[in-house]
Amino acid sequence: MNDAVLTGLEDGVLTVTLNRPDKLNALNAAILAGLHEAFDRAAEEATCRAVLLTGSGRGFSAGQDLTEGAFDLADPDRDAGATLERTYNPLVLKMRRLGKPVVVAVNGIAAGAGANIALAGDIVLAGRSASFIQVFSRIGLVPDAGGTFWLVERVGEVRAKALTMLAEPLPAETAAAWGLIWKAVDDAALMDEARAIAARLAMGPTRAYALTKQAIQAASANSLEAQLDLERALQRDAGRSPDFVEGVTAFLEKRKASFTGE
Ligand code: T3D
Repeated sequence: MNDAVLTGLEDGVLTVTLNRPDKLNALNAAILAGLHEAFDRAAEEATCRAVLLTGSGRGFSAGQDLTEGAFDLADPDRDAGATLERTYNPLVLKMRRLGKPVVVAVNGIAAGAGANIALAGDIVLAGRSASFIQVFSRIGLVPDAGGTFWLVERVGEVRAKALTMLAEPLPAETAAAWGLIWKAVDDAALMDEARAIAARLAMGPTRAYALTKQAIQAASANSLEAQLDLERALQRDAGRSPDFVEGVTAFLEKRKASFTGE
């Protein structure tokens, strides 16, 4: 693991911190490699049952680092999509396919691909002073890292077009009111709230969370019939898990369930 991304696994929560504060955690090769390593670790380590992603310093991330040779402006055949294919797209899919909840604490400005990686999380909180900018049109690019998908699904075409074409900051409270993120909280309370949610999820029925995530993410592409079939199939899997046995047993015994994540 390089020091552009810090990780720490404690009590089932893998905390992943973007760590280039002097550059607003702009996404250079090192930070992107670190993010991939972190989400691989989250998938592989059984003791990790939730991820908490945040940024160090005053921002979450300013998006693609524009200074580290990501684009060869002199080459007319340059392919600004190549980095997406190689790095951003697999990262977004890793986050979405991870069978463990991903909590994101947006601690300040989240711009470009930085905003859209944050929005790939399962439960996204932001400090009240944070904002989200679909900054791409300012530099003549299209939104990426899932931006067009998250925006149309969560806030609709009208707001998606204005947010991306005007590239104005969307304050955290408006993002929450529009359903783009889960909630905006006081800046000083952000990390405590995010840690509490991640800790709670890390004690929960991990298998059921993974199947729930799968079902919810499939819904927008499915007919009602297909979604009902999917719920039926996933419920069979959930119902065969030790945590289901524990959950029902704990209810019947009038005690708190103690889930193992299996
Ligand atoms: O092929 C591909 O890779 C395509 C993929 C594209 C994905 C994308 O994300 S494209 C979008 C790239 N991001 C941007 O265009 C945002 C650029 N940054 C900004 O517009 C502003 O920094 C912000 C609006 C995000 C924040 O403004 P402010 O005033 O709060 O901070 P600042 O002073 O501009 O930035 C602080 C430092 O971070 C500064 O460094 P310095 O001068 O003090 O040494 C600034 O240069 C640096 N920084 C900010 N953003 C980036 C950056 N350095 C490199 N790349 C950045 N994106």
